[in-house]
This record gives sequence, C-alpha cells and structure tokens, in this order.
Amino acid sequence: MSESVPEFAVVGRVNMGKSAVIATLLEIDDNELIRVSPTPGETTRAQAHKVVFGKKECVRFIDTPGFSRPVEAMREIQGMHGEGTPGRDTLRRFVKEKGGDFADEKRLLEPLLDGAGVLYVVDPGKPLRDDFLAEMEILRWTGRPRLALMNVREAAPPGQKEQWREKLGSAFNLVRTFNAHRAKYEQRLLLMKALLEIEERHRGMLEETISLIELEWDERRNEAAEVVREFLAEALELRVRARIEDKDERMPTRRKQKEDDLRVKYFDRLKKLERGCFGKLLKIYRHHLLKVESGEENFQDIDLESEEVWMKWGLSRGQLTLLAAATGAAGGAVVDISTGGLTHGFGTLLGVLGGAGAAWFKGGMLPDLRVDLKQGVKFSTGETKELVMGPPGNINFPWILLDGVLVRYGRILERAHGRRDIEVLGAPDEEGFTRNFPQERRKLLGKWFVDCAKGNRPVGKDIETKVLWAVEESLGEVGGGK
Ligand SMILES: Nc1nc2c(ncn2[C@@H]2O[C@H](COP(=O)(O)OP(=O)(O)OP(=O)(O)O)[C@@H](O)[C@H]2O)c(=O)[nH]1
Ligand SMILES: [Mg+2]
Repeated sequence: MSESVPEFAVVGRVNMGKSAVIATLLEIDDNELIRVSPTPGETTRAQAHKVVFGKKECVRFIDTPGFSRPVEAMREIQGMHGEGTPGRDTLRRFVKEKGGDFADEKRLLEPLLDGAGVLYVVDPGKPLRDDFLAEMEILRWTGRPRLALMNVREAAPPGQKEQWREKLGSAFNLVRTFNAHRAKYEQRLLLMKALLEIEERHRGMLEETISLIELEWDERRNEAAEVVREFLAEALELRVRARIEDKDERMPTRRKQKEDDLRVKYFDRLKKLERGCFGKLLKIYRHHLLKVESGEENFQDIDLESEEVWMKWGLSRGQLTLLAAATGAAGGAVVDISTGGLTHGFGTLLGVLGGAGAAWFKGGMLPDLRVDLKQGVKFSTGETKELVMGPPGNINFPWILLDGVLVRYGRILERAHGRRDIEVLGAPDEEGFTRNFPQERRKLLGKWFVDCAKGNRPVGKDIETKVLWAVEESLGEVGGGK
C-alpha cells in the first residue's frame, strides 16, 4: 500500500479554476499540457498529471471536467440507494448504470472510486447555492480524504467567505485557501503539506515528495546564483573595441563618432548579456509565458540613463564611500591618454573620491554614465590603434545591475504558472535590495566587482565561491522577503 502513488482528483464546478490550481501547483504554464481558459467546460476528460523526481513518480493529480448536473446526480444516487447514506457501492452502480446521462460526474467519480483523494476547488466569490451543497454531499459519500480549496478570484460580499468556510468545514477534512493566479512557492508547499495531513495512508510517500520539492527549490536557487554571478562577471569584464585610423585621429568629429558608435555597441552587448541571464533564470523556474522581451524593440532593459533607476537601485552614497575605503582601490587620478580628461573608471574613481570624479556624490545628481575609455588607445602590432570601452565609470554600476536582477528575480518567483497571459519582464518600479545587504556582503561583492571590472576576475580563488554564496543568500532573501 505504502508504495503506491498517492493520487488526488481535482474536482469542482466548471470554470472554478481546477486546471489553474494544478498548473500552478505543478508549475506547468503550457496550455497544451493543461488547458486553463475562461470558457467553461474546457477540460473534457480526466487527465493525470504526475509529479516526478528523478524517474520516480511521487504523486499524481487528476484534472477532471467538473460537476455539471450535481443536484440531479445527487437525487439519482439517493434514489438508487434508498434509505440512509449512500456509499461507494451505490456510487459505483451510479457510474455504471447512469454514466451515460451523467458523463462529467462519471469522469470525476471514477478516480475517486479507484482510491484518489479529493481536492475540491471552489470560488467563494460565488454565492453558496444548492448545487454546491449537492457537490459536497456527493463527495462526502465517496468516503475519500477530502481537502477543500478556496480559490478566491474576486472579492466576495461580506460574510460569504465565512459561510463557505463553515459549510466546507463540515463536509471536508481540511479547508485551505489557494489563489491559482498568485500562489508562490510557500503556498504550493503548504498545499502539499495539507495533502499530507488528510492522506494518512500515503504519509511516507508524501513526506518524501515534500522534502524533494524543498531540495529541488534550493538546487534551483543555487543554479540561479551561478547564472547571476556569471552575468555580473561577464558584464564587468565586457569590453568593446574599434580600430582607429589615422583619419580618425586627425578629425575630432570622426573620432567622436567612433566613440559614440562604440558606446552604443557596448550597451547593446550589455543588454544581450542581461537578456541571456534572464532567459536562463526563466528556464530554471520553468516559465514560458513570462518573457524577457516582447519580440518588438521595446524590451525594457535596465535603463541606465534613467535618473529614477539610479535613485532606487544600487548603494547609497554613504555606502559607496565606505566601500571605496574598505576595498582600498588604486588611488590617484589618472589622465586618460586618449581624451586628456580624467578617467572615472573602476579603481580610479575610487581614488578620486572627493575630487572632480565624485561630483555626483554631492547632490544625488545623475551620475556620470560615460563608458570609460578606460584602457584608452591601445597600440597593437604595427600601426593599428584600438579604442577600448567599458565598463561605465561609476562604482555603483554593478550594484545597479545586481538590483535589476534581484528585483526581476522576485517577479519570476511571483509569477504563478496557472496564468495564461503573456507577461514581459520589464523594469519593475521597486526598491532594490543591495542597500539592505549586510556590510560584510557589500565588502565581499565590492571587492570582487572591482577585480572583475579591472579584468582580473579571481577565477579559482576562494572569493569566487564566497561570491556565489553571497548571491545565493541574496536570492533567498528576495524569495522569502515578500
Ligand atoms: N483572477 C483569477 N482567475 C483565475 C484564478 N484561477 C482560475 N482563474 C481563471 O478562471 C478561468 C477558469 O479557469 P480553469 O482553470 O480553466 O477552470 P476549470 O475549473 O479547470 O474549468 P473547466 O475545465 O472548464 O471546468 C480561467 O480564465 C482562469 O484564468 C485565480 O486564482 N484568479
Ligand atoms: Mg479545467
């Protein structure tokens, strides 16, 4: 007995969100696999959805068409049974003899008669009418463990939810709320734990399933942390190059054009890296309808030139100043050989804090977004000269990037798989997280950022692992903090 796979049939009235509940619970956002639709009667057959870890099936949910004529079915069953409370035998007879007239009821009762537990989905926004009471009664007759799920879609009139709760409380072993459009990991896990409470028979299997779900969630976060760390490193190491001809050197307008083109190229490449990072995160969290880009040219990447972004994301001025001191970056202003100006690059900016390069620190004004010609003009072999650009000359840059990732990671975790609308992962108007990092974490990341930005990523060193943990911890805070 204990080795058989626990099975739960998701039942309820048509269009109550039964399929959406399964889709969210099992993280299936593919309409081909689970049809979720505003048209009532979309699910026409009982369909099993398996939870598989490794190759082992752990639990099975059966999506059903739902009740369509519960009051008539109830009367029919009572009529067949006569005096007293009908049980499984009468229900079996009903399915066999009257299944033709009650096709939907037959399909949903079959798995229950085969031993599945009941997951009854209702929307307490709907008035509690007789037909719902008939459904509850029939489900009670199955004698199977029963969990009622209130999938609250719209606000119910005052008192109605309580009315539902009371009725459900008397006909079901357990009543829980679960919003198929909003439930996140915690709610999904709670629902699995609730199943454990009602289904004693399968305790071992369900307990194992729950710990596998928890383990897998941690693994995903670990994988996500690796993706984020690699993105940050690649973004900071990113350089774009262009050849400089003699003509460019002679004509300042040509030279400037070259620089402008290169700057555009730099931000394009950065956006590509960013999109790649989110693409991987969406895959880890099994989203297909949540998109990084809309297919058009209006991908809302982190708008580095928006003042707002610099206000809500990244570290505060005080934190940056502290960080500059703590990471002991190279001191002294450096005159850029190509422009004759002061470079604001990583390391060098830290060195000139308080000087000209730190102007924006004073007034909270829009910081210098210039992409540095940090390495200036390089002479390769022979006569060829190269312009090299990247990264932006502001020590807050990696923190802004990281906040952009964290805020959108939060959006990924919030998205329920039961939804069927396409959503574009834009630039959410939310506060960042890095400002609330513990100082130790800021110091660790700050040091690593500077190394990466200088092109000296400490590959193979301890700090790389520590950075991975720090990112993982940060992702965990995003997931748990809201
Ligand atoms: N706002 C909101 N809509 C929901 C929620 N759950 C389901 N819906 C919507 O309700 C409609 C019906 O959802 P389904 O999951 O297809 O319902 P069903 O009970 O499986 O329907 P049938 O298979 O036709 O019996 C869909 O348009 C869903 O997107 C929810 O929690 N909130
Ligand atoms: Mg359905």
